Amino acid sequence: METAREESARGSDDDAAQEDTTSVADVSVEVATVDATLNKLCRRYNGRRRRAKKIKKKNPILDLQNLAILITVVVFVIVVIMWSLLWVFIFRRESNSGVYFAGMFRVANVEFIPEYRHADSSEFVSMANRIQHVITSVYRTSSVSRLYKQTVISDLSNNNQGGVLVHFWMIFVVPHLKTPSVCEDCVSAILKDSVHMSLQNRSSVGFLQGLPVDIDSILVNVALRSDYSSTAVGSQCVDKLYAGVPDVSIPLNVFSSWGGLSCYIKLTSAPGSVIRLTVKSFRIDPSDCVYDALTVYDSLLPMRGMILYRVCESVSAPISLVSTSNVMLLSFRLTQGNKIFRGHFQALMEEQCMNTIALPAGPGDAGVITSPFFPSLLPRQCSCTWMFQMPSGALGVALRFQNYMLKLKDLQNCEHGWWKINEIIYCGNYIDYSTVFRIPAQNPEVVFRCSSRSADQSFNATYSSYNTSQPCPEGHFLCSTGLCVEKFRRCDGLDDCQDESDEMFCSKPPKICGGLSPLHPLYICNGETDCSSGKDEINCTQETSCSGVSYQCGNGACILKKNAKCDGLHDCYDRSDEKDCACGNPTASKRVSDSAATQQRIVGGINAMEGEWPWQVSMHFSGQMYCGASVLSDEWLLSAAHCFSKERLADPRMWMAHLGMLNQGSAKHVAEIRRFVVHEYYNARNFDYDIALVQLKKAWPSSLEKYIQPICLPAPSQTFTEGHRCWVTGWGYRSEQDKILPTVLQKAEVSIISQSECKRSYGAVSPRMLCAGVPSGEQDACRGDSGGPLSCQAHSGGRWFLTGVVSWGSGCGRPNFPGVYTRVAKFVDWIQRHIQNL
Ligand code: 4AZ
Repeated sequence: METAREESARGSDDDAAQEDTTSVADVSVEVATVDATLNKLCRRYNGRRRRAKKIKKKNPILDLQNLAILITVVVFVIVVIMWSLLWVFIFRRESNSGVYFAGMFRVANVEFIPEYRHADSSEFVSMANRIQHVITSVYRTSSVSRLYKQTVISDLSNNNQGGVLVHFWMIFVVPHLKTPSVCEDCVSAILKDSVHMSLQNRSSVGFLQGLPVDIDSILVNVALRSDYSSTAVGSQCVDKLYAGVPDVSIPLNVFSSWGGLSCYIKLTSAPGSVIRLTVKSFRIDPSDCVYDALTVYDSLLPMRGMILYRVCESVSAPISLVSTSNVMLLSFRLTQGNKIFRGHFQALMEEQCMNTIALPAGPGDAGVITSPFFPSLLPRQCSCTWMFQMPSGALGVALRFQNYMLKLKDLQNCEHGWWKINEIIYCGNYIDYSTVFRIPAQNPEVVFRCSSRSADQSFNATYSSYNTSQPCPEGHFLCSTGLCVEKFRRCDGLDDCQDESDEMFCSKPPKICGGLSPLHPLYICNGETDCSSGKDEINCTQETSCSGVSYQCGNGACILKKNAKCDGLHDCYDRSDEKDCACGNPTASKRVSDSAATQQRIVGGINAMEGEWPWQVSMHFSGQMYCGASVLSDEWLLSAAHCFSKERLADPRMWMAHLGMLNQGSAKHVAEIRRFVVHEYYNARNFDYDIALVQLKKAWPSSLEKYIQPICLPAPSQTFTEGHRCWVTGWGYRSEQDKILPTVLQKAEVSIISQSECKRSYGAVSPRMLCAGVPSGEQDACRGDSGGPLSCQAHSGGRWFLTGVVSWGSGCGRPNFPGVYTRVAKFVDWIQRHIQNL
């Protein structure tokens, strides 16, 4: 009690100091009766009552206070009015205004003089003024005259077409409602129409208010205001470099301390030459070009239609690229940190890509043809012709490509090279294996044209002659890829041809267990007892030569056991097969088979249970569920390339990954995306290489591992057959006609279907695809499930492996049209190359 009293008294002293109106009598009463906290409240209340009485008496103070309040209110009202006026007249007008265009055209019949290279020379100023005046009068007399503000000439250059190439900015001031009237095509059409009216005699040069302009050279692109301000004349961060002498390398090094966020380097060289830029190393934070990026343009202004190449991740092995003419613009966007670019550039004389090649009759490689400026990336425009001459009519030319394939052109354009071979048109495509293109003609002419919108990979092909009546040596089989493989490799269960053409029309290999001939390699150590004696599953950990049907241990040794990875047994001598196996083992209390749920959902699926598929991810684009994905680690997900490959879908800032989720909207963790790694050979026409890695901005917290867990990646040799339990999961549509997506995660059991059966359904199924479904079609993936997992359990009670990624199919749930999945085992090396420390 004593202590309480002391404490209360101390409290009273403090309060007395703060509140000068508290009387000693008040304090003494409170100390005797109530506790310290209550005391304070009472005293404050009493104090306020007394102050209020005093205030009532003192009128002059009251007046002063009122005055202060009045002044405050008046000042506040003035500030509000001024702010509103500022917003209406400055900010609002600003946000309504600037629409920026970057453009270029060639002024013919004007001689280029070196002074034009310097924007501060009187010659440049006088020429720029003339062109500026012409463009201004064109737009001042056009339908958008009231919106046109000004033209700024930024550069004058010359190429080998003669005349002067003009690079310019155009600025329009546009109220919001009128934005469509200054669209890119409309602004460009005004310029082209003006020239077009004066075209004569099939010449491409017409007159723009007396200025001779080449109509084919006119290009106008919408641009960013920030690009305008940072490349405009006088900007602190624009450097101009000139390569006057061909083949002399000029160093180019850029550091992040070099000048800020956006810096430009304009490269020019002598007319008739092109510029080769070599990136020796580049250290940046990978972010899909959102934060750090180097964009290389085939022009002197940052024009969208002239992008040659973009570097969005660090470069350690040198890459080089070549411009189409004698100008190139490097646009660096570097955020803070230690960012370093090292490289060089040089002028090169344009290559005359035209050759006549006489082949000898004998076997073996006779020489190599390469893409222009090999090994540099392809220019945006190029043309090569090779004329082969064979010593005899019985011989043809065989072109062996490293990672490139020619296919007969269909109705669509060629995206990666246009080929005309003896008057037949083919399109080129990049793949990850070699092919042989055979031309059964004595003197074939091969024409190649670049057809990609930006710089493509280079290619080379070795050429040799071959006997048209017998393309392959004795005892060999001719694959559809043009390769020759030994006949005994046909139907051996291995894809020797690279397109499985050696495994087509094969009956299932017989299980001859007791005979003299060895058992088919597919049956040996595959985890299933195929011979009653069990001899196919003994000595499986013995070392063997490495092949597609053996498991490779960490130390490089190979063992017969195909499915050694993470099966709970130490099979490799170095025990590497059981390393990194914290995956594919859900902690859900009820397992799939125990599921009591019967409600029929997604093409024959049922509701999944909490924690049953902890690797399942829902990928949301612009707030909407768009695709699925699977957790590979705390930072990486695996999904389908087609989810992110279109320009609109490629921006990681538009996506969110929802992890540890059963019902839409109740994710345990929602993650931002750092970047996508879309497979470099993804083919949007046939969905080949439909795989993409997704890197999260931040690792998900380990405290959530009860709900979020990686799925195991299979070994490249791992086999999954009809015997395995496989489930497809996702929040995709429940039928082709469905309009509403389910809320609860759906799961459907499907069976792996053999490749030959799948080809009977679809025809074009690449070795990188895998089919799964049920004969009736009743269980299947559908739209919205794409990118999500096809999870297969190694054995009853074993771990779950990511066998497929939902990719495509003919409709959903149709009989005899199973779902098609990306075959993950084919991409294990690719995944590991991109994910360090997985
Ligand atoms: C799709 O459009 C899609 N039935 C995914 C899977 C299947 C069909 C379509 C397979 O994302």
